[in-house]
Amino acid sequence: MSDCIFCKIKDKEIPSVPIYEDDKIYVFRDADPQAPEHVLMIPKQHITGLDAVTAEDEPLLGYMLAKVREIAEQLEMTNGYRVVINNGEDGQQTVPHLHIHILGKRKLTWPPG
Ligand code: DGP
Repeated sequence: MSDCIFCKIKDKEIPSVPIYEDDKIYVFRDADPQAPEHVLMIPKQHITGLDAVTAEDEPLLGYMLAKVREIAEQLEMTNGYRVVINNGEDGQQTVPHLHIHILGKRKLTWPPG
Protein backbone atom coordinates (compact mmCIF):
# COMPACT_ATOMS: atom_id res chain seq x y z
CA MET A 1 0.00 0.00 0.00
CA SER A 2 1.50 3.29 -1.13
CA ASP A 3 1.01 5.36 2.05
CA CYS A 4 1.87 2.59 4.53
CA ILE A 5 5.12 3.16 6.44
CA PHE A 6 5.78 -0.55 6.94
CA CYS A 7 5.16 -1.27 3.24
CA LYS A 8 7.76 1.43 2.52
CA ILE A 9 10.16 -0.21 4.98
CA LYS A 10 9.57 -3.60 3.40
CA ASP A 11 10.18 -2.08 -0.06
CA LYS A 12 13.37 -0.39 1.28
CA GLU A 13 12.01 3.08 0.49
CA ILE A 14 12.52 3.84 4.20
CA PRO A 15 15.73 2.48 5.75
CA SER A 16 15.63 -0.05 8.56
CA VAL A 17 18.00 -2.47 10.24
CA PRO A 18 17.25 -5.84 8.67
CA ILE A 19 17.23 -9.00 10.76
CA TYR A 20 15.57 -11.54 8.47
CA GLU A 21 13.75 -11.57 5.15
CA ASP A 22 12.13 -14.10 2.88
CA ASP A 23 9.34 -14.09 0.31
CA LYS A 24 6.61 -13.78 2.97
CA ILE A 25 7.98 -11.69 5.85
CA TYR A 26 10.45 -8.98 6.82
CA VAL A 27 11.97 -8.60 10.29
CA PHE A 28 13.71 -5.38 11.35
CA ARG A 29 14.68 -3.49 14.50
CA ASP A 30 12.03 -1.33 16.14
CA ALA A 31 12.93 2.39 16.00
CA ASP A 32 11.66 2.90 19.56
CA PRO A 33 12.95 -0.17 21.41
CA GLN A 34 11.24 -1.11 24.68
CA ALA A 35 13.83 -3.74 25.58
CA PRO A 36 17.53 -4.31 24.78
CA GLU A 37 16.34 -6.42 21.85
CA HIS A 38 13.12 -5.37 20.10
CA VAL A 39 12.31 -6.32 16.55
CA LEU A 40 9.18 -6.26 14.41
CA MET A 41 8.05 -9.02 12.09
CA ILE A 42 5.72 -7.93 9.29
CA PRO A 43 4.04 -9.82 6.48
CA LYS A 44 5.05 -8.49 3.06
CA GLN A 45 1.38 -8.60 2.17
CA HIS A 46 -0.41 -5.51 3.47
CA ILE A 47 -2.82 -6.56 6.23
CA THR A 48 -3.92 -3.71 8.48
CA GLY A 49 -4.07 -5.73 11.67
CA LEU A 50 -5.47 -8.79 13.41
CA ASP A 51 -9.02 -7.54 12.82
CA ALA A 52 -8.43 -7.71 9.06
CA VAL A 53 -7.12 -11.28 9.00
CA THR A 54 -9.18 -13.67 6.87
CA ALA A 55 -9.27 -17.45 6.62
CA GLU A 56 -7.00 -17.12 3.58
CA ASP A 57 -4.33 -15.50 5.77
CA GLU A 58 -4.25 -18.34 8.32
CA PRO A 59 -1.27 -20.16 6.75
CA LEU A 60 0.68 -16.87 6.71
CA LEU A 61 -0.06 -16.19 10.37
CA GLY A 62 0.96 -19.71 11.31
CA TYR A 63 4.15 -19.25 9.30
CA MET A 64 4.92 -16.00 11.13
CA LEU A 65 4.40 -17.46 14.59
CA ALA A 66 6.46 -20.51 13.73
CA LYS A 67 9.31 -18.22 12.57
CA VAL A 68 9.48 -16.37 15.90
CA ARG A 69 11.59 -19.06 17.58
CA GLU A 70 14.08 -18.95 14.69
CA ILE A 71 14.41 -15.16 15.01
CA ALA A 72 14.79 -15.43 18.80
CA GLU A 73 17.55 -17.99 18.29
CA GLN A 74 19.27 -15.80 15.71
CA LEU A 75 19.18 -12.86 18.15
CA GLU A 76 20.40 -15.10 20.99
CA MET A 77 17.41 -14.45 23.22
CA THR A 78 18.37 -17.56 25.11
CA ASN A 79 16.56 -16.73 28.34
CA GLY A 80 13.11 -16.12 26.86
CA TYR A 81 11.31 -13.34 25.07
CA ARG A 82 7.87 -11.80 24.63
CA VAL A 83 5.65 -11.69 21.55
CA VAL A 84 3.10 -8.85 21.29
CA ILE A 85 0.55 -7.89 18.69
CA ASN A 86 -1.18 -4.59 19.40
CA ASN A 87 -4.57 -4.28 17.73
CA GLY A 88 -6.76 -1.21 17.31
CA GLU A 89 -7.03 1.91 19.41
CA ASP A 90 -7.27 0.36 22.87
CA GLY A 91 -4.47 -2.02 21.94
CA GLN A 92 -2.31 1.05 21.16
CA GLN A 93 -1.67 -0.04 17.59
CA THR A 94 -0.01 2.97 15.94
CA VAL A 95 0.98 1.50 12.57
CA PRO A 96 -1.88 -0.07 10.60
CA HIS A 97 0.17 -2.86 9.05
CA LEU A 98 0.09 -6.13 11.01
CA HIS A 99 3.29 -6.58 13.03
CA ILE A 100 4.56 -8.90 15.71
CA HIS A 101 6.79 -7.31 18.34
CA ILE A 102 9.51 -9.66 19.63
CA LEU A 103 11.16 -8.32 22.78
CA GLY A 104 13.88 -9.75 24.96
CA LYS A 105 17.26 -9.57 26.67
CA ARG A 106 15.78 -8.26 29.89
CA LYS A 107 13.31 -9.57 32.48
CA LEU A 108 10.00 -8.19 31.20
CA THR A 109 7.34 -7.13 33.68
CA TRP A 110 3.75 -8.37 33.82
CA PRO A 111 1.02 -7.20 33.50
CA PRO A 112 1.72 -4.79 30.63
CA GLY A 113 0.46 -1.25 31.11
P1 DGP B 1 2.45 -0.48 17.49
O1 DGP B 1 2.24 0.48 18.61
O2 DGP B 1 2.16 -1.92 17.93
O3 DGP B 1 1.68 -0.10 16.25
O4 DGP B 1 3.99 -0.45 17.17
C1 DGP B 1 4.56 0.26 16.12
C2 DGP B 1 6.04 0.19 16.32
O5 DGP B 1 6.66 0.58 15.12
C3 DGP B 1 6.60 1.08 17.43
O6 DGP B 1 7.20 0.28 18.42
C4 DGP B 1 7.64 1.94 16.74
C5 DGP B 1 7.86 1.25 15.41
N1 DGP B 1 8.08 2.15 14.31
C6 DGP B 1 7.29 3.17 13.90
N2 DGP B 1 7.82 3.78 12.83
C7 DGP B 1 8.98 3.12 12.55
C8 DGP B 1 9.97 3.27 11.55
O7 DGP B 1 9.92 4.15 10.68
N3 DGP B 1 11.02 2.40 11.58
C9 DGP B 1 11.11 1.42 12.53
N4 DGP B 1 12.18 0.62 12.47
N5 DGP B 1 10.18 1.24 13.48
C10 DGP B 1 9.14 2.09 13.49
